[in-house]
Amino acid sequence: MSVVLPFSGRVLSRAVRLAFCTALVSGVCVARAAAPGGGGGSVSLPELDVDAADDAPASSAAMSLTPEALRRGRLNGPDTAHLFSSIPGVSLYSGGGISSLPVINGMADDRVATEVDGVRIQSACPNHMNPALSYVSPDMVQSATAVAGITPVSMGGDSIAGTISVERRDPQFARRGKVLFTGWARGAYHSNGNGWEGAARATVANDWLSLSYDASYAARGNYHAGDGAGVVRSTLYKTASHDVTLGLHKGGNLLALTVGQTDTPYEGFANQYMDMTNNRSTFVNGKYSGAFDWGTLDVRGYWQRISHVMNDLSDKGGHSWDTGMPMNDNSRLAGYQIKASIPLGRWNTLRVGNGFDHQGLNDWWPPLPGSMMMGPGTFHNVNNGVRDRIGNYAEWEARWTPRFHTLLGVRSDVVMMNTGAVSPYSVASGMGGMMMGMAATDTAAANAFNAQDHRHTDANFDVTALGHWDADGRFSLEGGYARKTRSPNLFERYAWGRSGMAASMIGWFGDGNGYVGNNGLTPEIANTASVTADWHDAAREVWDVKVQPYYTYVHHYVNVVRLKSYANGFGLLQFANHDAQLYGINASGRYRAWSSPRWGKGVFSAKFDWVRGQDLVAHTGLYHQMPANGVVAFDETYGKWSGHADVQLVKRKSSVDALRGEPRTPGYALLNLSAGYQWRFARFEAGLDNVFNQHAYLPLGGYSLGDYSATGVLAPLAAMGRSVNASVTMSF
Ligand SMILES: [Cu+2]
Repeated sequence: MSVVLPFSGRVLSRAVRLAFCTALVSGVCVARAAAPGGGGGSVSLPELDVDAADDAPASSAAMSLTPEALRRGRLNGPDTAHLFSSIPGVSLYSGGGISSLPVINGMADDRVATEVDGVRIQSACPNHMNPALSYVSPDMVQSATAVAGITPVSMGGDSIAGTISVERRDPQFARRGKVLFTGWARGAYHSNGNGWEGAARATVANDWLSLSYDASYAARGNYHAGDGAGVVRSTLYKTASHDVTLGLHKGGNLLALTVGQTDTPYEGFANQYMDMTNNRSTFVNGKYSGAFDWGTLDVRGYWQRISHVMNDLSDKGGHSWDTGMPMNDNSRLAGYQIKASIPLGRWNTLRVGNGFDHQGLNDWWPPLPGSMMMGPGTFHNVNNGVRDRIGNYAEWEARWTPRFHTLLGVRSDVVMMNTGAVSPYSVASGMGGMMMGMAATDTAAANAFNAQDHRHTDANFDVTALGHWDADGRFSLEGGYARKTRSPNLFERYAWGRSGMAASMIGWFGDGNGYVGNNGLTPEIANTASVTADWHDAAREVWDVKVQPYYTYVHHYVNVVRLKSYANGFGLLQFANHDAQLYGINASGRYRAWSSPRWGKGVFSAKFDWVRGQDLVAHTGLYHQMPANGVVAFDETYGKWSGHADVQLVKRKSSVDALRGEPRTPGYALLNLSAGYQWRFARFEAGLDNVFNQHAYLPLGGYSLGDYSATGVLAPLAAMGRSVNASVTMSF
C-alpha cells in the first residue's frame, strides 16, 4: 500500500548538508531518522530531489540521531530532551519528568537555541517548567540534530552554547495516481514509576494533498531511586497532545500547516518548591519550502498560546505554604523565519535569512483565600512583559578545493524588551511580625522596580568563521571561531520580589535558592574557538575517532551575587554580569568488529566528555558543569534482531558552584540493556535500565526539594533505579 522511496528530497538534502558530519558514537550519525514503525511509513517528494540539496551548512559540530538512537531514546523514556544524551558534549538536567533541559559544553537552558520545527519556544514559567522540548513527544520526532560549539549563524542567534533542533514528521505523499493510507501506533510500559505511553499517527494522502493526525499520551508515577532508597517525590507526570497536519505538494513546493494542542494536567518538579498543576499549549505552525532556479526557500510562521498553572502537588507536603500557592502564567508567542539558500556557481553557496520572534508574558500569583501572607491582592511578578527579536544573517560557504571549504557568517539580532508596573500581595501597613516584614520588603522592592525604566534594546551581532580540510581519505580537520550573543530573558531582567518567599519562586536551577532579577543586565557575549580532528577508514565504515577540544570566554556571563543567606543554608541571589571561561574536550569513537551474514554486525562505540567552567569574577566553578563522563556501548544487529548494551560512567562531581551552594555528588556506573525484534509490521522492544539497581545522585540535579519538604532531609536529587521498559509498534 505504501511506497518507500529511499531518498526523498528532504532526506537527500539532509544527507548532503551533513556530508561532513562524522559523528561516530553508536547512535549518532548523519542519517535522517525514520518513523518509529521502522519502514512502515513512506515519504515521496521526488521533484525536490535535485534542487533542495545543500540548504544548510556543512559543519562537523552538527550531529543527528540515527533511527536506532531515536528508538532507544523512546524506549528509555518519554522525554524528547533525553534523545540527545548520546551526543558528545550534550548533558541534561532534570526538572520534571518530561521537562529536562539540555546543556551543551557546560552552557544550559536559554544559552542553547532550542528549536521545534524551526521555532524557538521560550519557557513561560519562572522555573522553566515548560521548555520547548516538553511540547513534543519523542514519538513525534522525525529528526533530532545538535550543534555543539561553532554554530553556523544560520542555525543560531540569541544563544551562546549551540543549537538543538527537533523536527516533527513532514507530510507524506503518494506516488502519482495512487492513494496512500499509512500510519503506526505504539504503546510502551516502564516498570519504575508504573509509566504508560501511547502514540499513534494516521495519514491519508494522494500525490499532492496529505492529511495526518497525531496523538500521544504519557503518564507515570513517582519513580524509585536505586538500591532500595525509596521513592523520589514530585517526579510524577501526565501529558497528552494531539495535532493535525495538512500538507500540499506541487512541483518543487511543499506547504505544511500543523494545528495542535498539548495538555499536561500535572507534572511534579522534584528540585523546585512548586509543581505544575496544568499547562496547555495551543499552536499553529506553517511551513513552506520551495526549490527554484536560483536556489531554495524555506519560510515558517507560528503562533502559540501557553497557559501555565503552578501549585504544590499532594506529595510536596510540609511547607509553611503547604496550603498551596497558586501561580499563573500566560504567554503568547508568534513569529516567522525566512531562509534562502542560493548556489553561486559550483563552488559557492550564499545563505541569507530574516526572522522575527515575539514573546508576551504575564506572570501573576492570585491571592490565597484566608492567607495573611499571600493576599489580599494579586502578586504581579511580570506584568505584560514583552521580548521581541529581529534577526538577520548572511552566510557564505566556499569550496576552494575538493578538500578544503570555508564557512563565514555574520548575524545581527536586535532584542527589545519591556514590562509594566508590578505589585506585591499587600502593601505594607500596620500588620505585625513576619507578615509585615515580607509585605514591607516586597512593597519597597515593587516601588523601586516601578520607578525604573524597563525598556531595553540590545543590538547584538554574531560572527562564525569555520574552515574544513580533508587531509586525505582518512583524516580531516575542522577549526573555527564564533562570537555569539544572548540577551537576558524576562525573568533575569524583571523578577523583582525580594522577600524570601517571593524570590524562592524564581529560578530554573533546582538549587533551592531564591532569585532576584537585575534590570541593569547586559547581553552575554561568548567567544569560542574549537577544532575537530577526525580519523577514520576511507569508507567510514569500520572505524572512526573524533576529538573536539574547545575554549569559550564569556563576557558578561549572567551569573549571580549572593545578597543574603538564610538559616537553612539557601540564599537570596541576584543575577549579575560576570566574566567566565569554559573549556573542555568532547571525544567519540566507533569500531565495527564484525559484519557478515553469519555473525550479523557488531559495533563497539564510546564517547567521553570533559568540561570545566569558571566564574572569573567570583572565582568559583560555574553551575551545571557535568563531571567527566563517558559511555561505552556495544550494538549487535542480526537479521531482524538488534541488541544494545551500554555502561554509563560518571566521575565524582568535585568542582561545584560555591555561589549557589551546589551539591557534590559521588561517581557512578550504570549498565543498560535493550533488544528489539521486527516481525512483519510489528516491532517489539524491551530494555532494562540500571540493571544492577545502583543508587546514584544526578550531578546536575540540584536538591531533592520534594523529599526535603516531606522529610526535612536535604540531599541531591537521586537518579532512577532499575526499570524494565517494553514497547510494541505496529505499522500499517
Ligand atoms: Cu511553572
